[in-house]
Amino acid sequence: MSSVNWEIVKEYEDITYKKSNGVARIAFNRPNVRNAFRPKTTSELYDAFSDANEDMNIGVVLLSAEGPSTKDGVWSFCSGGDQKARGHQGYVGDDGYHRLNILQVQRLIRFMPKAVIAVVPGWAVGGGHSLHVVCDLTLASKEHAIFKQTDADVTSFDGGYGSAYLAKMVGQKKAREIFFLGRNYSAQDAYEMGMVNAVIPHENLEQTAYDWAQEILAKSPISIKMLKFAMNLTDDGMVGQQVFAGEATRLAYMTDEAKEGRNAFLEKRKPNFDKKWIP
Ligand code: S0N
Repeated sequence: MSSVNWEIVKEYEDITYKKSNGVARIAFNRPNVRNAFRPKTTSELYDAFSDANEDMNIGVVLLSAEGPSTKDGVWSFCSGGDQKARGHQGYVGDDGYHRLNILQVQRLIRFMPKAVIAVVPGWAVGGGHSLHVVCDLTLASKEHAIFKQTDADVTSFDGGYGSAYLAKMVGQKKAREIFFLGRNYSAQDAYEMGMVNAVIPHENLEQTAYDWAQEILAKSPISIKMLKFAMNLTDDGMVGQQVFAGEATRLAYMTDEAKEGRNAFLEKRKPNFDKKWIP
């Protein structure tokens, strides 16, 4: 049970999108197909994440799911790509194009300067499992969360963050077991492997996620952003360096030295830098 006063931001077909007190909540809303994502779902996710990214009042995003299924009462976070929408080159939307645009959603989660928490109330499977991996933190329902990788069953595999970054998280042997055997793992198993931060009684899951978000919101926003980018950097190669370095440049813009550089150019004169080489 959660006492959070969520305000609906925008109505979508496949997801819900709400905000409250610095926290955005984006939730899958296709519980009868275990929250599988089709191109419409990923477009909506991208739209909502972009809004949360741009909103300067939002510091933490929860990625969660509505549920349970009205058919059988089963809870899910996300079961990955909708196999009914899968064509021969990707997932096919209303426009007939074949896309793999969940990867764009993954990159937005990874590179946004805000903490993203996966709130897993049930099945996290295939591309749904990969999404929790790419989030900064994961909280899981004690009773209903099940983690499973079916990518090798359906020949629709995530060779990026979903597998390679998972291996950094839980170790190479365990990651290979998860992908090669495709077994079910409980929230407690996932916690012991190091891919879940906390196992929470189901009825407290949403409230706990919101409380964790509030704790993060009490910290320095610049620190959270720089720490996230710093921790990403070593695994993200030149893109990681670009993201981190962009923020270093932004901080440099705030110095008198940078203002003098800009002003001198605009005033068509030589810059007069205060030559202090601070060690
Ligand atoms: C989730 C599972 C384990 C749940 O089992 P359970 O509880 O027995 O339920 P079911 O009876 O199987 O399912 C209930 C209803 O939901 C439908 N359904 C479930 N999952 C999907 C799905 N993914 N797509 C479409 N429909 C789904 C069932 O059909 C059933 O419907 P009804 O009631 O009408 O019969 C179990 O359901 C399961 O194993 N699901 C499939 C999981 C799966 O294999 N997912 C795909 C895995 N691969 C990816 O997601 C990779 C995608 C990706 O991230 C990616 C990577 C690289 C490049 C691009 C991409 C990209 O996709 O963009």
